[in-house]
Amino acid sequence: MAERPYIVGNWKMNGTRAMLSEARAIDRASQRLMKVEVALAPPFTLIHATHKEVEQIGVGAQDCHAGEEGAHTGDISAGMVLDAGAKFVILGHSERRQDHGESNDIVRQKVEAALAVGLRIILCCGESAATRDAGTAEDFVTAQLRASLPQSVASHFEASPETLTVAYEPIWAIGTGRTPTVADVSAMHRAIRATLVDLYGAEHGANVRILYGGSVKPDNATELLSADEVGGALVGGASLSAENFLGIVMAAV
Ligand code: G2H
Repeated sequence: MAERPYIVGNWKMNGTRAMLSEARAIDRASQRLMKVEVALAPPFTLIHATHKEVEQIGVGAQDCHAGEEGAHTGDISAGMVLDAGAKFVILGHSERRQDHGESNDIVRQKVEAALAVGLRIILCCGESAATRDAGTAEDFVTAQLRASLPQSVASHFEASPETLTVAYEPIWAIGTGRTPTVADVSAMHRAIRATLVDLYGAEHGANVRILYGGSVKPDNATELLSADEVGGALVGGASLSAENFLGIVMAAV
């Protein structure tokens, strides 16, 4: 695992202010677990309140628009989430790609916009069940990664080595309780690492953390985190309860 594993909770479209107690509990426990970097991505409506409630953990957004401002009803820009207290943004999640038709081009523009205001990026990639069954998962995921990453990422590594995190999330494992084998996770993460080294060179490409996401739970976290090149986890359903999420954080210690 990475020197300092990164465990990120993605609350998706869950949570009202009543959920802030979970964020506080996660934050309090994380203050005693400094070997792990812990972060939460609540819905837009809770970013500012979460940022105000916590001291230790990072707070981020689950998406942002590619534009700076303007007539985009219902959208939120990178600058707005930064202003609300977000330090990072999850981009290219398969639920955005599926539900909102986000192509690699759109994701790349969003990455540009987020980098321009100084947000760290968690870029998601992952294959469907059909692609996995066709035996082309690695080709698909590495091509998706290349097409979703703008050239400008490279210019941010000197000032901010942690500017980019990649999350591998096989679509068929998201919220389903199904997970790939450790061997499958290792093979995919090695392929992603090779792509990052090819794109950014040995020094920077080797340091990008690659998270695994998809039905991570306290009882499978140790196994999934033991796979090659896994630098942490992006956790959905299990991040909604402090007890479950902290069980995963403990597995990374
Ligand atoms: C994958 C993951 C979080 P879950 O989307 O990004 O969700 O852990 O619920 O499968």
